[in-house]
Amino acid sequence: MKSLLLAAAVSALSLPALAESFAFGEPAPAAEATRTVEVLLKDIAFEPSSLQVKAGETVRFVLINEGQLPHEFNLGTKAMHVDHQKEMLAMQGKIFNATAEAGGHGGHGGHGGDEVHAHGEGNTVLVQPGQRGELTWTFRGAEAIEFACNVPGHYQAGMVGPLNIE
Ligand SMILES: [Cu+2]
Repeated sequence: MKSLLLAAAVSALSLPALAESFAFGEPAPAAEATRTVEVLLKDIAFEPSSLQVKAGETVRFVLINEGQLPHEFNLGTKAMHVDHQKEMLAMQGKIFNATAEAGGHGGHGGHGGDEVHAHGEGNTVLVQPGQRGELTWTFRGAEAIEFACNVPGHYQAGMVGPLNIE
């Protein structure tokens, strides 16, 4: 009996340790989503331009980059986006190298080319032109946040929208 309880406690602990959580929630497996929302990433805008969710809800965002530029879907407060823009500026070269690689020879397979955005904490996905990405999030609290693209210059050009948590 005692060992069963211990096993349960250990398995419960091992899952959330993978991802950081925020006041507005944490990443979740896609299978737990109760709703799927499609967001188009364009040069340079989001469609839709605002999002509405409920506290406690797990939403799977399907992100379709219809533009010619890499775009990001990043959930965070305004302050988090400002910080993230500094990081993105520092790694700008890496983004464009990744673009070149994605357009290069195929056929290697199994290399997982979508893991470019390695500094992410689960609240961001970088989507290359013509590609799709996904992000599933369980929303907490009732804090107004923003979904934004922090590729240098894009946030300033208006690639940001309000995300309200009811
Ligand atoms: Cu962008």
